[in-house]
Amino acid sequence: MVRVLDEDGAVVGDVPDLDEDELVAMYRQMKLARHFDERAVSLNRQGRMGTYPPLSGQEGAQIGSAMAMAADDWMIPSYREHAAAVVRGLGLRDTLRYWMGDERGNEIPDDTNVFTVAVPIASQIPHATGMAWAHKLQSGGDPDSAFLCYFGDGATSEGDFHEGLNFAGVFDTPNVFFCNNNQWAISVPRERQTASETLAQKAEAYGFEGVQVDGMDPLAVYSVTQDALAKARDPDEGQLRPTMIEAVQYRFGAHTTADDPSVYREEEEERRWREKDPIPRLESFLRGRDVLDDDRVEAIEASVEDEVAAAIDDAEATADPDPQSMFEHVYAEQTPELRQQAARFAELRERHGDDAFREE
Ligand SMILES: Cc1ncc(C[n+]2csc(CCOP(=O)(O)OP(=O)(O)O)c2C)c(N)n1
Repeated sequence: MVRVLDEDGAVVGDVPDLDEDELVAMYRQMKLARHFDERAVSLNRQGRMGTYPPLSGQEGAQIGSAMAMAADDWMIPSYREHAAAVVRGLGLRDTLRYWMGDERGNEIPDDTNVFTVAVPIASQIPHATGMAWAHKLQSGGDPDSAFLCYFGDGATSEGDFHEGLNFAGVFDTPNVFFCNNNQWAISVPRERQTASETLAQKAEAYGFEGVQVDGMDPLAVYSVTQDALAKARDPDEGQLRPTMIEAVQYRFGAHTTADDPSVYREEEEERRWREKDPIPRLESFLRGRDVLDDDRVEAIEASVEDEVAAAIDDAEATADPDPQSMFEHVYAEQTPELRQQAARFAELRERHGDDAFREE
């Protein structure tokens, strides 16, 4: 397992080549993600947001990997990688809008190279392989972008995972398959997911490299991801382009706000993993290098709180989407059935008014 920092933030591996500003940016992004997550769960509890998937505990894997990507690379997420997407330039406001049930929050700016949220488990993996393969073909076999796809430990039991990785090996596509092994697929523990000793070793069956990294060590994740992305774009003679990274980590919160983890896991387990929390770990490392002190940490905390509060105000001030828009984005061209349903819905709205469709 690759590590750079131990649980107390002491250096135990090769520190990646990041300057002070980049290291502070990494720390701030993790603090932003943690605070955003806490506020999002609270919004749900207050009835101001729909079901939301918390990411606390997973900031090291998300921020470390996203920061390793080059501008021309592509990110293909599942539904829990909103912190990684923010690194690529997605707005917190849009993430909130999406989880508030407004599909416009999933309209992603072109220059961010982030694919849309995928809720069906592992369905994004063959998409990522296809995107990478298409890019390789279009570039005449000499791709300059890599395609990083996130998924959970549970996704490794899906057919889509095996098909996606098999094709990636056969067609030698510029992919990085990034498994956020947070130990649980809702209530199914990692050891019931597979009898394999590691998830990373599954890559071997497809002919390419698998790497296990401490996913709660952002510096280790950064290094491993940067190497895998570089190999995907430009492998050495005899190397295959794809890599599967297993980032070993823990989700501190519930699977989603509709879940109660206390019915299937022990508090003691969470307490043990909290000792590996990526945020205090990076903070200790940065304090030890005199990059951070109390004043700087306080200033970062204040700016993060302001940024999240402004995003929430902005999201809540956005007018509701037109209900008719729910028919618009299912297919590039509407099917006859959808056209019929949209017309019928418009007719009913006209006759009864929108209030007739609102839930109290
Ligand atoms: C194809 C499919 N089957 C089942 C579900 C229901 N479901 C939602 S999340 C989840 C568990 C996923 O666990 P994992 O892949 O480990 O990701 P995590 O949520 O832990 O990030 C399941 C089974 C789904 N969304 N899609």
